[in-house]
Amino acid sequence: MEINKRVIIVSNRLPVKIKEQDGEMTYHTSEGGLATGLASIYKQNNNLWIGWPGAIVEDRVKTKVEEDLQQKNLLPIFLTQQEINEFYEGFSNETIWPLFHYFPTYTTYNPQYWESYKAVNQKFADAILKVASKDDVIWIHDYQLMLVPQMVRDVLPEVSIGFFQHIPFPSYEIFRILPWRKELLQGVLGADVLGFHTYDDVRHFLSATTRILNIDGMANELTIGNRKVAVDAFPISIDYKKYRQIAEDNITRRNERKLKQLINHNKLVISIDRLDYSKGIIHRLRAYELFLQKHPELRGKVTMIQLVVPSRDNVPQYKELKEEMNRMVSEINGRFSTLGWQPIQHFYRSFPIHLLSALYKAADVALVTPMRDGMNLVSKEYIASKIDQKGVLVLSETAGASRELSDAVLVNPNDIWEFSDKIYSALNMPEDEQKRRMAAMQQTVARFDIFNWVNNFMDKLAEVKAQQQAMYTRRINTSIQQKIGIRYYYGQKRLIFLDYDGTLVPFHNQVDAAIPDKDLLSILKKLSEDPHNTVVITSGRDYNTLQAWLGHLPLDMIAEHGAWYRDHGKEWRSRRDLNNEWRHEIHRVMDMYARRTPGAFIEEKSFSLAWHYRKVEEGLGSLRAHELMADIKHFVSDQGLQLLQGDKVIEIKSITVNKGKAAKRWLEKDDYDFVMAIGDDYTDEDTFKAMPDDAITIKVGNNVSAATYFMSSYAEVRALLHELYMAENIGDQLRRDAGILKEAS
Ligand code: GDG
Repeated sequence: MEINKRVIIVSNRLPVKIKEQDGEMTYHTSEGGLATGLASIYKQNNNLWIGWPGAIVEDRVKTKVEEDLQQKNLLPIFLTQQEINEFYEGFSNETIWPLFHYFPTYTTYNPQYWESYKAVNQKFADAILKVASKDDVIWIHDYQLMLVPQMVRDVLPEVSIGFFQHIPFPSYEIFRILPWRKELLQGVLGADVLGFHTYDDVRHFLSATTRILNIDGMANELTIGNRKVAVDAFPISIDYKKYRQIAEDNITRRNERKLKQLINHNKLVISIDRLDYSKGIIHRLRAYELFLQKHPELRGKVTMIQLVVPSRDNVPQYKELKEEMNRMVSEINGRFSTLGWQPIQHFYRSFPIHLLSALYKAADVALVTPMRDGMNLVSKEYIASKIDQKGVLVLSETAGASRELSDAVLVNPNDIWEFSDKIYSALNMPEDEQKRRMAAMQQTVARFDIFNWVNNFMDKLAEVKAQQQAMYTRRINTSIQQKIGIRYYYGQKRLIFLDYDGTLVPFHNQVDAAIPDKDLLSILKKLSEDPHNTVVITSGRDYNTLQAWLGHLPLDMIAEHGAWYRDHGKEWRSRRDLNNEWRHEIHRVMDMYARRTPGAFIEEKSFSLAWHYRKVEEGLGSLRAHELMADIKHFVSDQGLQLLQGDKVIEIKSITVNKGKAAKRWLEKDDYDFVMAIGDDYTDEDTFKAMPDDAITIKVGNNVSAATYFMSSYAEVRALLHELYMAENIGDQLRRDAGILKEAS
């Protein structure tokens, strides 16, 4: 991270609890994991954390609260009761929370909640914009603030914005249920880096954006206008050292002794969560009940301490959950208790940290079995607290933490039968195996701690910004365009290579729909009729099409990436050294895949075969393309062929054919004083590489390229070409500019 940049953290809640007592305001700083991790940032210099202080603050004390919090580098956003009801409890907790945790039946779709969500997000954005400048780094957190990144971007287009989501991102099929899916995606895509806990979340997010917004992406990078956006997994963690220190503290040791007495030195199973349907509390109780039923010999020898931290219990679903939980706990205790033993000790409250730590230390087994969880920090805290490395973690495969903690005993919380068996085997796991697994998990958690998480995210943000800036300096602007215009104007012998699809015309679903329009024909005509110019169309298309579309113009042309070429006014010629013996076999395999893939088709060119999947269902096309490539890859290398992966197309041709080789034929013909090549595809990279050092090479799009400059679209290319031939007409102006530039240099 660049130290000289100011960092602004934004989250729904500030890491502080405020209370008014006898007319005095009191502030309790949060000890939560996120607050600890981010303390290393927001407490420094003039950095800042913006958020809601967690209580309704009366007007008369607002200024005082602001002043007090300012001392702690915190900036409060005050919410009204209605905003809390509709934005926070409403849209955030009754719409996004259940849906993103795969509880669509619990999801509320209330337009009033949505309006409030938008308004409060705008309130946060306004507060940020009041204090932020374009050189700051803004890190926005979580599902309550998904619209804020774009709201900030609209006003500060160059500012660096990160967004991290702490809850899961659901699969596309779940996400698409939401009426406001587009707006939420567009909102978060205002960020430069989007972070999730796991690769699965990343996959789901990418699949939702490509399907719902039709946005182009390469691996985990998306292109939003001219901006590259990185989507990545940053698994959050805990302050490992702090949890170890607490575990070794004398207060914790005392608590541990008391706990062991409380349960008569029985085997201890712990269960710790906030009251929430996503945490799998009911399923866990069922599995424990079944375990007791299956193993009468262990009754009286095992105790579960269940700690449930109160939460949202005025929301109907939470109220019901609480009632159901209480009913089950009484039922299990009623059914199995003996005079001296109760199978579950239930606490509906919060424990101080040293008692929590004692629970972790004393537990033989921790049941961390949510139905869904973004990460789950309890599992990591349990691991960190195990100084003697004895103890077993039973962990849901649907918790983000399961992706890192593969040495835990993993369960599907819905499979109650297997779950109960795993409780049994966890309680009976040999000590050396417990230690081996615990040591491996401790290594992971110690290494990838909360500070590592913060650094990784901030580094990525800086890296993406640097890439964007490097790209920005290579993007053609008025001044670069002017310089190109001057060189063009003074050029006596000009050679111009132009790719066709994606460079001069937009992509179309129908291959044959990319027919040149009037505007393009007029540009090409004017450019190629200039006796100082040689204009070469360098395309992968077959020569018949190029001839039909552009044959009447005084253009030179390269077709099929160089297998065919034509000098204007002459016949098309093909390379003599190419054979087509491979064709039959490749065609047979391509055809097999085309028949299995609705929308796919084969394009036959004289020296190559292309398999197109532009019209195939999103996802299926690239899956089939990969299968096809795997099938033919040995044949391709044995036969001296090459396999080109284009935009929704794969093409097979001789390895000796490429646009760069073909372009050399023109370069060797004469001495030119102005050489320019423009293209959008990876096949144009061969052209760029073949160009002399002083050539002007321009990539259309944002992908990595050997070209010197970048442009965004075919429309910009046309505008540039238009400017160039107009240069002849505005020569005086350019001459003046050239004079100015020369003087300046
Ligand atoms: C989100 C995501 C993701 C619990 N009981 C007591 C207590 N706790 C503390 C634990 C732990 C924290 O609460 C719970 O952390 P989780 O990770 O389980 O969940 P959340 O923070 O609610 O929510 C989650 C996380 O964000 C971070 O990205 O992992 O998936 O839902 O630290 O120790 N602390 C004390 N007494 C208790 O009784 N002192």
